[in-house]
Amino acid sequence: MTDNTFHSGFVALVGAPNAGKSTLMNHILGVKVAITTSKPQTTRNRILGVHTIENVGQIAFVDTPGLHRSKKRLNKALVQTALDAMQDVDAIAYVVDVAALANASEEGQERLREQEAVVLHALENVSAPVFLVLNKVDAVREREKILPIMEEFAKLREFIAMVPVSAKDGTQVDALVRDILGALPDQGMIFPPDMLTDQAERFIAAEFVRQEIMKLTSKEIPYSVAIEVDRFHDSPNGDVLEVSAVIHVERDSQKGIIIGNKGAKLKTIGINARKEMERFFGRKVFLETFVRVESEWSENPRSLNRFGYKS
Ligand SMILES: Nc1nc2c(ncn2[C@@H]2O[C@H](COP(=O)(O)OP(=O)(O)OP(=O)(O)O)[C@@H](O)[C@H]2O)c(=O)[nH]1
Ligand SMILES: [Mg+2]
Repeated sequence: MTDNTFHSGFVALVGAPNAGKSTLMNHILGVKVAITTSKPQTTRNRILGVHTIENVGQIAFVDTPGLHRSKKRLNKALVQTALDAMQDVDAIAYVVDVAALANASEEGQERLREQEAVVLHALENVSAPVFLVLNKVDAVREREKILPIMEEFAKLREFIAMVPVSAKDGTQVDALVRDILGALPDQGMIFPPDMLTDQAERFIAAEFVRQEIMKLTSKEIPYSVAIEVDRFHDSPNGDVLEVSAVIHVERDSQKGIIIGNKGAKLKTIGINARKEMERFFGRKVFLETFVRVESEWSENPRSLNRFGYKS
């Protein structure tokens, strides 16, 4: 930023699954607004995160599900959500896992290039300036590999800037924020300065439950759960937030796995999710969880809509 005027605008965070989009947004906001896990397709909705720097500017980040190819109905809904969120923004931050690219074998690189080609294809239809964010530099084993990767991307499309960052340890994140602000319109605030997100509290609570399930399960289970929070209110004396979450799975066998031996897994999921909620909502939480089978919900348009996924 070289001038003294206030800049603001919407910035979509896009990229392949697992690139670190949500981690980057959370790092900039200083609060976990979007859940993150080491598994792909963690984010399923458009998630607003507002970052305001007094007298300088305001960035309304729009975190999106990772762009990828899939024939499954839930996955297509996620991709459509991301594609829609990319329209009508003032700038786009295209987040790439540069560590995966730099550390991969030749064979692995081929697959990663194909993944990025899906994102680059989606970017063909946008007119907003695109920042290339080369994330996870902390995990790159040979630093000299970063420059050739940047040169390769430069041949594929125009970028307003390319910024290597680490969303994990914060390397160069401030520089990225400054660069983005510089590209935004010279205008006042869009949202009140203390606003963080437009996500309903119930949604955030449901997401914390889903995060812990994604972390503690494997194979198809992380992709077979949808959470509904059916109760979210203060206790009668006001000192505890009472939350009740229904975990929908697709099959009986999945229900058993999530509950675990003598309920042990569900208990751990509940404890971990409650801790995240207590941190976020800033008060004591009482969390109840139930597991229900809703057969093949991820292929059913009505269920997808009910759980808040476009179809
Ligand atoms: N080493 C390292 N890991 C990172 C960095 N940023 C994110 N990660 C990790 O990468 C994984 C994916 O992060 P997310 O933020 O969930 O990725 P995402 O792009 O939002 O993924 P989807 O929502 O699935 O599209 C998590 O395990 C993060 O901890 C980074 O800068 N360095
Ligand atoms: Mg995400």
